[in-house]
Amino acid sequence: MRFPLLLTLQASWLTVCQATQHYPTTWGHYDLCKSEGYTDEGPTWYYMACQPEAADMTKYLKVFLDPPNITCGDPPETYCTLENPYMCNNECDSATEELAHPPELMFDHEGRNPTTFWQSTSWKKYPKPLAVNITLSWNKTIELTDDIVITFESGRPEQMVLEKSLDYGRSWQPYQFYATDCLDAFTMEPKSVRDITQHTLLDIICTEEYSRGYVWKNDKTVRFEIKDRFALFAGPKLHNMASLYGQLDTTKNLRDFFTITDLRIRLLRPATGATMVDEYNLSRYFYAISGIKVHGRCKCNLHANSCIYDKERLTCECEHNTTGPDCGRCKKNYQARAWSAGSYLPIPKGTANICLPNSVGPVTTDVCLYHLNDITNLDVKRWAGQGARNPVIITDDLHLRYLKAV
Ligand SMILES: [Ca+2]
Repeated sequence: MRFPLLLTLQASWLTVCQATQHYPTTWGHYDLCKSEGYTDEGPTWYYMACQPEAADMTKYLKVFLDPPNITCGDPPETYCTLENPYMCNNECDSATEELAHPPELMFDHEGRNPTTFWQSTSWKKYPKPLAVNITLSWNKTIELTDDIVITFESGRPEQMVLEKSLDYGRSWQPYQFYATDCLDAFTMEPKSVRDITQHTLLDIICTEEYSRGYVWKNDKTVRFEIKDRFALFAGPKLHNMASLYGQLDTTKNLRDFFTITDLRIRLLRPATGATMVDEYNLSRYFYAISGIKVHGRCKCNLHANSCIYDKERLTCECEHNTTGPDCGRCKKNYQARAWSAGSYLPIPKGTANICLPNSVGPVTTDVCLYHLNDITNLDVKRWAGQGARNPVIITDDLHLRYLKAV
């Protein structure tokens, strides 16, 4: 009598497995939040941990400059090149579209020739530092999935700090320091991402790799290396994401390290290409950025597989009876047990940790009764004998769970 139930469970499990094959497998099977199945008592849902796909996050940010009037062109100004102080035919004029360099040109689609870029005023007030803060705000927690890459069009800065916030810009922590001379600029020993190990992954380093002068003109990028850090757990080609996910699941600090609401680029000293600043030609010194790449996904606590951008705001489309911008709490009438984030474990389906309806009564724990692989006819009979008329079954993993009310 109970055989059909078991068979339909297995059949629906196969359906889930087949459905997930249509998705890219690189990042694991966390793209389905639930799947419909059938039991003797009618249709039911099976729940899995899920997360939105990683995407280009620069489409969803707001950019703020400090000081606000630091963009060139008001009044119009001419610039010289760093390499040749006598080549001064670049003009910035904010009132003329072809000559303006507003901040949005850091995020437009490149591929045009010539490139488009934001540009600061020149270092007219030398020796007062030419300091600019560029703040990128999402107003939403984001999990980084790829390197942050900043492309400079006129030499990379000699001193710069990349900072992050996890609380919408109220507090800031450094991500990485960049300088031609780390000891001189920040009294830090120079290091590179290659010096970082699993045990020192949370350490903040100063690197000299991305600050070389104009002799390296073709080297325009400054990076914050996310993938190299992932590789410490997932292997050089990130083939073992399960290992990384396992670590992220059990180590909150590690997970928080890759999570942001805001980024701040603090430009402290522009490229000078020399040890001495040419005080008679300060039009050679300025910042110009043609692109900033930030790749990541909405943090939805493994309770959503999509994130919508509406009214200039990102919000998780919460499943598992959760709600809030990050699916960070249980919906009204679904508070039979305390909210908790979903889990990547066990690999590959994870655990949904859904919020349960109040109607099941307070629940302290769910008891795993059966492992699907181990179920025999005898077990099914025993399960039928539990006496619960309508037990809640959650196949988060390969387990049938019976919720024990207290
Ligand atoms: Ca651009």
